[in-house]
Amino acid sequence: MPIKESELILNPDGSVYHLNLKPEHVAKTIIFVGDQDRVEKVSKHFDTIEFETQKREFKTHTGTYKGKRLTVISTGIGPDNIDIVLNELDALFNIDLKTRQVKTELTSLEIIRIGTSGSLQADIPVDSFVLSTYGLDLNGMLHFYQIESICHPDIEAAFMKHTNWHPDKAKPIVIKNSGLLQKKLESEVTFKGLTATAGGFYGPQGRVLRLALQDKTLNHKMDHFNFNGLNIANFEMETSAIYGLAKLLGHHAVSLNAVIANRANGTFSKNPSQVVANLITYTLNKLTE
Ligand code: R1P
Repeated sequence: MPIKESELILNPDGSVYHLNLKPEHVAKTIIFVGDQDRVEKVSKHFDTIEFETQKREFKTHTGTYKGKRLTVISTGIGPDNIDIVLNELDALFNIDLKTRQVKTELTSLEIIRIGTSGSLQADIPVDSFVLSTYGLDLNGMLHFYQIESICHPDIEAAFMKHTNWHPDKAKPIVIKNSGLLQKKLESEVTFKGLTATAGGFYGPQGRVLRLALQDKTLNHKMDHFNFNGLNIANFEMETSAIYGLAKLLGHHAVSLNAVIANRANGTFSKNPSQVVANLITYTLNKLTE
């Protein structure tokens, strides 16, 4: 059965609805950044740029870096946007947009996030890099999919017990990265650990301005979570959604985040754009080593 027009929406030019992209516009190795202004900060290093477009917060540049074809796309903020970006990118490769049929042969993509985050550990300082071994999903988006095969119930149960997780909140989900991409991107400069992915910036990450939190001790408990030596390195808003959907769809994903804040000791980077610039060059070089 073809996928209906209301379910896979195409623009009049045949591009996918939110991303404004056609299959020929996208490389199989794709860098995700949150901020649309970060797209140029990546593509300025490219040898050439063959394609550019933008719709809403989704800005895309495709080109080559040291001869390797790469796409960089901004996802905006949050797991809800990741749902759009990953499903539409996957459709470009794995659904025939003319017949609206799922293709029989899977095209597997490489997805690398270059993001920013707050560290939860005093010994992961501002201006460092974190490579997320696992995403710890605290926002609930993935619960709308069949996730049983990609979960880690042992880590999830230990986390819920340790934090006395409130039953009214979405059940945490733990998803592993692509071991293949971790090998390619890790080094002695990358801290590693779980990355907690929240569905908001303030309350969902334990920040108090004028509103009281359901559990004001949650961040402190998260700092001290330890599962066989694995702890929670940092907090941001995309990684677990990327890991979950990439794994379900058959793609490889890894997330690298610059640490611009340290939530454990209350510090903020003196030069956040420099650490992001450093992470961009680090990632591009590792991808082409
Ligand atoms: C919040 O300020 C945003 O910054 C972080 C969070 O995950 C969230 O998207 O990442 P990016 O800088 O990649 O957007």
